[in-house]
Amino acid sequence: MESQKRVLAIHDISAFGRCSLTVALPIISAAGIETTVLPTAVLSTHTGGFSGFTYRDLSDDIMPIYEHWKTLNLTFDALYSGFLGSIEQIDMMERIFAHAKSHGSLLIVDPVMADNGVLYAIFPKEFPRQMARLAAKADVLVPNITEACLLLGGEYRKPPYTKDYIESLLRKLKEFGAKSVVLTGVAFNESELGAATITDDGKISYCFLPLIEGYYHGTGDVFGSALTGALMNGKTLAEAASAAVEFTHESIMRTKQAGTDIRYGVNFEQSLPGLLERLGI
Ligand code: PXL
Repeated sequence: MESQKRVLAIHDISAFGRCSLTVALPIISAAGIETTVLPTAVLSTHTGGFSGFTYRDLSDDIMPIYEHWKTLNLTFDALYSGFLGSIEQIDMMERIFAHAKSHGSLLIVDPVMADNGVLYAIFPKEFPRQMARLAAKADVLVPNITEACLLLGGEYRKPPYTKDYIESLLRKLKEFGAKSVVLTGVAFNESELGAATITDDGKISYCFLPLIEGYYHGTGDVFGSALTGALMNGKTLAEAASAAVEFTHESIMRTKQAGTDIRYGVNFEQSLPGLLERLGI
């Protein structure tokens, strides 16, 4: 029997609102993976649509936590990073990535910073240029279209897209340094939405499902967490992206049917059995 994999998930804790660590920890754990967490900040809610949220920056704790783990000789099969609150935290991740990489970790990077053509209001203008340093080191880079455009310094375009456009984004992100890419928010028409992948050796694949109207918060983290869980279960990049698209779609569907406030995140909890089935667990 293969030994259990261990992942380090590096995100904030948005206490309410189902995103970042409150999503990554349950999903990756449910996929049978030992999940260690490195919280970058603690917020009362995420920043998407709530006013008056609290924000406790944990920058001072990040390196001491990682240094302690070094003394324990802990290693990780993969690092999965998401929301980072400052350029200083990006610098810390560069150091942590370099150490983890030298111990064989797969680096999965979601460059969380923007959506729908807009940089999240809490980030300074130069943030994308700094995030690009981490993106270039990723083994698996998981941006949405807006983040891909910001990383490449190109103009954001609204969907629908052409195949040529999507494939040029994938190839440019690879030339940029990422070994493989899973691009989310891909749409070739008005009725379907999904993801495109490019592997290490340049093979491109797609997975689409019917578009569900509305903007649901935290779906990028639900997607990235399922992708990480699937990769750690030995799925190929294309298989893992398909499992993540299906899981995210099922979670949004359930939430839409319940009429939940879109800021409260999606009901991924009751979609977990479907994910495990897709992963053959
Ligand atoms: O889901 C991405 C995310 C993570 N963490 C915080 C956020 C967001 C998106 O808005 O605000 C704090």
